[in-house]
This record gives sequence, structure tokens and C-alpha cells, in this order.
Amino acid sequence: MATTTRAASAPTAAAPATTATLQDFFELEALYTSEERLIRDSVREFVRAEILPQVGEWWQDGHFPADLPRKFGEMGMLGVTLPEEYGGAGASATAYGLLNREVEYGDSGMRSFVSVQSSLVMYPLFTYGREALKRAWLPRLASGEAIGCFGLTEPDAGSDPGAMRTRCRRVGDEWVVNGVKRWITSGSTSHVAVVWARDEEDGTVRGFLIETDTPGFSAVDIKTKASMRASVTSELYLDDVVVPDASRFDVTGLRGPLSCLNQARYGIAWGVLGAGFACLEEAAAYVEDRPVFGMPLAGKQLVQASLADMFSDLTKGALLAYHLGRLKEQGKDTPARVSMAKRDNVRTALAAARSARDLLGGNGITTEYGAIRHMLNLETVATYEGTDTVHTLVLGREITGHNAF
Ligand code: TGC
Ligand code: FAD
Repeated sequence: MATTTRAASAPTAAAPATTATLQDFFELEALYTSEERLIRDSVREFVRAEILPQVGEWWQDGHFPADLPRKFGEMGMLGVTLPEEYGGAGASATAYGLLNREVEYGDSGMRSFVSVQSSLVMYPLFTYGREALKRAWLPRLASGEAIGCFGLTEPDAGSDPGAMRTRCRRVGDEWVVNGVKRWITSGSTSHVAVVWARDEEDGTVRGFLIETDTPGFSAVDIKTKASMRASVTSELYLDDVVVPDASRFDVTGLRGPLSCLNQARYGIAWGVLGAGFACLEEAAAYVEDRPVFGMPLAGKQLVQASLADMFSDLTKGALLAYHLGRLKEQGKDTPARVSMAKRDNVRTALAAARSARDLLGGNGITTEYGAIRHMLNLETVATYEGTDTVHTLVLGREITGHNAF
């Protein structure tokens, strides 16, 4: 039988995969509506023109550009699922997911801004706010003229927000709020803060929209981050801050803040795929051009195994996110489903970023490439909005019925 021998330096090379085939191997494209595609495409173009060329430098400098919120607003990227009368676009949950994925292809910190503004500020305001409060703030938040933040975590209450020490006390038609919130995205740049506090009277958790120029309110940035460097993260201090009762949300208990987290975690389950695919694309292009031992890295079996794992896991993550989106549009985004998608897709994206960084060798530790920036950002994403462990325990409770927190 004739045998064919192949020179070690000349493996057969089919055409390398394109962005479209890498990012949509199972042809989800056909399942999106034309509006969803339009939103995705316009955000993709924006991210490639306005974010990608400069984000490495912003990250290195620990800088979030002050003009970005307005640009996001002009693009219609803030509160996209809300009705048009409040500044939204009435878009689907899937459109919101696609938008997050495109933004996080650029940087997780940029997606954080969009998540907080849309899911953690505009969502509770729309869902639990009085009509006058909604009319006053939602259009400004949608346009990016106003920035919002979400204060749940405290120095001694992160995974267990029920341990919060921030207190509120009713005095006539007003409330007095005291406490400290830590790790708050967009904290020092915000015009309004959603703040969760425990009622001194009856122990109930209540939520307020607080204008950040109210006397007694201050914010100080956390400057020592080795992750999410292109995002503002602050500590909030509330010292006898007086809030009108009209700014109190119509919800009580931990259900209030946790329902907001359900929205943001959903967006993260989509968003991290953007960071993961950016890493896969970067690594695939790099290994094609990088010669080792007389041939491109791309021709080495172990390199291909690494790429294949990234490709396969990210593709499965995309299928999960898509299906969760369609379930959400039917009101079936149960917290445990969202926990599974957040936990699994963050793990997948983080593993992809670590593999990409490895394949880039020494170049992989510089911010001239995206891999290490994405990798370090994703360490935060695995921690915020419920740590990997918290979501593991949510799933454990779903299976066994036992609360193991
Ligand atoms: P538990 O007894 O389970 O629930 C209390 C009430 O809340 C309801 N609930 C939810 N509702 C909607 N969505 C969810 N995901 C919900 N999870 C629970 C639940 O039905 C119940 O309602 P009700 O009416 O019966 O009272 O609460 P628990 O105290 O046992 O806590 C459970 C646990 C540990 C899962 C929860 O505390 C938790 O999720 N901890 C993690 C905290 C967290 O994720 N913090 C995130 C802070 S914000 C942030 O990180 C922003 S980063 C943004 C960015 O930059 O992108
Ligand atoms: P802890 O709760 O102290 O957890 C420490 C470790 O203990 C973790 O590994 C955790 O998984 C583990 N652990 C916890 N409980 C258990 C258990 N029962 N069994 C076993 N292990 C357990 N919060 C906001 O409110 N608003 C924001 O905008 C916001 N933005 C953020 C931005 C950044 C960059 C970061 C880093 C955080 C942000 N957070 C925000 C806070 C974030 O949600 C918390 O950091 C997160 O919920 C974890 O809380 P913690 O840091 O107090 O860690």
C-alpha cells in the first residue's frame, strides 16, 4: 500500500476560520430577529471604532473616558429593553445579551458600565420607582447625560448581603441613611446611586435612589486594582443622608436587590462570551504567524487542542446564552438558570483567556494584546454578581433542596 509522507514543516493548511465561523459555528445568526442583528451590528462597529483602538492604553492608565457614557447613550446602548417613552428601545432580552457580548469583546469594564446603568440602576428605577422619579431620571440615564451606580456590597457584607450594616430611619416624609458601600462600579462618577439599607424600625431591607450631591454623600475611588482598570470602582460613604420618601423603591426585602442581580447576571452570561471569543480570535491569528521549530505554531497538535477546547466551550456557552435569552423573553429566567449560565460562561471565558495568554508566550503578558487584560478583568467577573462559589451553592440548593451557604 502506498504511503504518503508529509514534510514536518509543511502541514496541510485549510483556510483559517473567519470571525463569522468562529463566533457562530452553530448558525444562531438565523435565529435572531432583524432588530437584534441591527443592534448587534451597530454596537460591533462602535466597539471596533471607539473602544478597541484605545482600550489597552485606558486599562494601563486606570482610566475610564468621561465622554463614553454619552457615546453609549447616543448609540442607544443604555436601558435598551425599556419602553421608548422612558428612553429605551423596547428591545428583546436577546438584543440586550448580544449588545453585552459586543461591548465585552472590547473590555469587561466597558460592559460593567453598561450592565450597571441598564440592569442595576434603570431596571430597579423602572420596576420599583414612582412615576415622577422614573420620568425625572430614566431618559437622562438612557442618554448617558446622567450616570448611576448600585450600592449593595459593604466592607463586611459581600456574598451575604443580608449582613448589611447600612441603616435607614424614617423621619416624617423623609429617610435618613447611614452606612458604607464598597466596590461600587461608577461610584464617584455617578449622579444617582441606588442604595440598599436596613430599616432601623422593622429590619426590612429597603432601596432608594439617592442624588449623589445630597449633603453627607461622598465617594472615594479604589486605585489599587490589578483588574477592571478601565472601570471606576469606589467606596461610598453615607453620613446622615436625607432622602425624600418619593425616592424610596416600592419593594421590600432582599428580593429587591437580588431581582436586579438576576438581570445583570443574565447580561454577564452573554457578555463574557465576547471577551472569550476576542481571546480565541487573537490566539488563532497569533499562532498562524508565530514560527516555532520551523513551522507556524498553528500546525502543532497541542496548540490546536488548546484552540479546539476554547472554540468548543465558547460555542456551547453561546448556545446556553441564546436559549436563556429566549426563556427570559417568556419570563422563565429563574435565578438558578441564571446562576448556571453566569457561572459556566464566566468559567469558560476565563479558561479561554488563560489559554490565549499562554499561546501568546511572552507577548501574552503585555497590554499590546488583549488576552491578559481580558484574563485579569474576568477574575473580577468571576467574583462580582455572585462569586463562582455562590453560584455553585445556588445550583447545589437547586439539586438537593439544602441551603449550604
Ligand atoms: P434567599 O433567602 O435565597 O432570597 C431572599 C429573597 O430574594 C429572592 N431571590 C431572588 N430574586 C430574584 N433573583 C435572584 N437571583 C434571587 N435570589 C433570591 C428569594 O426568592 C427571596 O424572596 P422572598 O420574597 O421569598 O423574600 O436569600 P439568601 O440570604 O439565602 O441569599 C442567597 C444568595 C447567597 C444567593 C444571595 O445572597 C446572593 O446572591 N449573594 C451574592 C451577592 C451578590 O451577588 N452581590 C452582587 C453585588 S452587585 C455587583 O456585584 C455588581 S457588579 C456590576 C458590574 O460592574 O457589572
Ligand atoms: P466574600 O463574600 O468575603 O467572599 C470571599 C470568598 O469566600 C470568596 O471566594 C467566596 O466565594 C467565598 N465564600 C463566600 N461565601 C461562602 C460560603 N458560604 N462557602 C464557601 N465559600 C464562601 N458590588 C455592588 O454592590 N455594586 C457594584 O457595582 C459592584 N461592583 C464591583 C466591581 C468590582 C471591580 C468588584 C471586584 C466588585 C464589585 N462589587 C460590587 C462587589 C462584589 O459583588 C463582591 O466583591 C462579591 O459579591 C463578593 O463579595 P466579597 O468581595 O465581600 O467577598
